[in-house]
Amino acid sequence: MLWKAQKDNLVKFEIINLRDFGIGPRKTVDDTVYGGGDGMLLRIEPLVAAIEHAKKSMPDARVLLMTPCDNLWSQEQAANFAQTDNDLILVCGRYEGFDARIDQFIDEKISVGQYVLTGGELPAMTIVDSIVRLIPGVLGGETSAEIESYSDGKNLEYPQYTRPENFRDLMVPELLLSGNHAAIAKWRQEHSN
Ligand code: 4G1
Repeated sequence: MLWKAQKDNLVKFEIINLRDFGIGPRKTVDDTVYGGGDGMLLRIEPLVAAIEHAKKSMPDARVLLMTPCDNLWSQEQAANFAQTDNDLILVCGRYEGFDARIDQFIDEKISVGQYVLTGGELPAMTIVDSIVRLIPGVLGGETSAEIESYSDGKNLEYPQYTRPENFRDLMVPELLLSGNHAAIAKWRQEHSN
């Protein structure tokens, strides 16, 4: 869907490789932690050079840093970003994370959850996907009302079924085949979590 949205000129993606902004002949982007400790951090100079490069073509872009933090991504935030036509720069980490001075060069930190990952790319993809699907025209089949009904992300989930009616003696609840819309609404309410 993201690929098609770009083809339809509804959104434009650009990938920037931090390595292109690395230091010295080895294009170094990482270094050890001052004060000791395991692992490597991304150095500040390549990060800021990459952000400033991205800003040349979109000076008003908001810079979002993908990092484990207490600002958990939500449907509400996705809807807010989908409504503005702001450009976004999503900064993804590797290793153990970023030199803390990155804070002075970003607008917001975002996390998709509390677990350890090898990089920020999948969180960035998650955020992009959740925003882009809300841009009018991206989801061809669904009406805006149908998208709206999911838009607060806290809609009740009830069990749903499609054909066949009988799969290995696992039956679709009879009531759902009845066409009694009031009864079906009541059933869905009762079976929501
Ligand atoms: C300490 C999870 C470190 C991870 C504590 C959700 C995780 C970016 C995210 C880590 C990352 C916890 C995210 C950890 C993420 C730099 C490269 C940081 C990968 C990195 C709970 C590794 N949402 N994690 N550190 O995973 O980028 O956005």
